[in-house]
Amino acid sequence: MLIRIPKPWELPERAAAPEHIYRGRRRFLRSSVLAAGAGWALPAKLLRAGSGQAEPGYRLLDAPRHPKFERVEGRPIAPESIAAHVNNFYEFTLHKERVADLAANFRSRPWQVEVKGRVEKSFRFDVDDLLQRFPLEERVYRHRCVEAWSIVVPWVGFPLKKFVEWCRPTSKARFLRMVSFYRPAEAPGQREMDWYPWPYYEALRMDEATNELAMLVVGSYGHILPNQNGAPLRLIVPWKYGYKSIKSITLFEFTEKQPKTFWSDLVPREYDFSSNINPGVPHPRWSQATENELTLGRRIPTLLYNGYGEYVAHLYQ
Ligand SMILES: Nc1nc2c(c(=O)[nH]1)N[C@H]1C(S)=C(S)[C@@H](COP(=O)(O)O)O[C@H]1N2
Ligand SMILES: [Mo]
Repeated sequence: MLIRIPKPWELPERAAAPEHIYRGRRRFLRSSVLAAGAGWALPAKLLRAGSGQAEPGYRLLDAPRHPKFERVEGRPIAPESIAAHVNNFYEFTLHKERVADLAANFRSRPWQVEVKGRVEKSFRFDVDDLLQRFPLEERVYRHRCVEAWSIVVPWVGFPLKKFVEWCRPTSKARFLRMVSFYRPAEAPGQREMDWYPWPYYEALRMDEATNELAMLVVGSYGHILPNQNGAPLRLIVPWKYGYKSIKSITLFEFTEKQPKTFWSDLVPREYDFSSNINPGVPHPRWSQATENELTLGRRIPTLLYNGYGEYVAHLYQ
């Protein structure tokens, strides 16, 4: 390849934040070690939060918690101060702790979304129509990035399956392709890193898209989704590495052939289409056996399908 593409493992967070950063011990804040930074010191405000509480200022959403996904055994819900300030969103920056600031003025409303391809009829809708159309629910899911950090987040949304049915795909539809926005004027990462094939694109097989776990997300922590987490509409597929969960979706296209995906186009040897979380399959450059749980502040074993085998293992037999 002629163009040099920064790889996830070359990013400052690769070494992951020193574990003590996440333990909420404020005295570390004053230490020059942290101030000098190992490249990835979290802003002070992250350390002030208690567990699970929301940041103020976003429109609240009325969404009962789904009884099957009320909690994750043995793992705390991340405080929003972590979930909303440790982000991967390359359209803005490669620096996780800076996404929130750089995305703050992004105009995520009004937001038009297009549905096309193998559907009875193409159409467009405004994202806020979805909030009326589908009853919202909250689900607490594990999130596991391929860079081997993880968090537990309470998302608000509805099953992707319900959305797929609403789109009325034809019998030819075998995959669902999703595309993010392209607005370089508002997204510095798109401007400055023009070697990436923007806009970001991802895809699922139809049996994955209609699996009960797959969720379209419009909120988190009981309120409208913050820009940095992919407002106004994102995917969450918790049994796959985080990069499959595409943010800020503008297009859904039903296809007959398997679509290409952003990361597998960039580094085909390292990122495949399905990208299921599997501790037994090391990434070519590092192990996937464990993960740095940001709220616990320590490494824990990574689970096959991120612990969701009972829901999805049958898809891959
Ligand atoms: N459009 C878009 N979607 C994206 C990404 C991105 O850079 N752009 N990053 C992915 C990666 S690598 C991860 S780990 C998750 C991070 O989601 P979070 O910031 O809400 O935790 O978003 C995924 N979706
Ligand atoms: Mo990721």
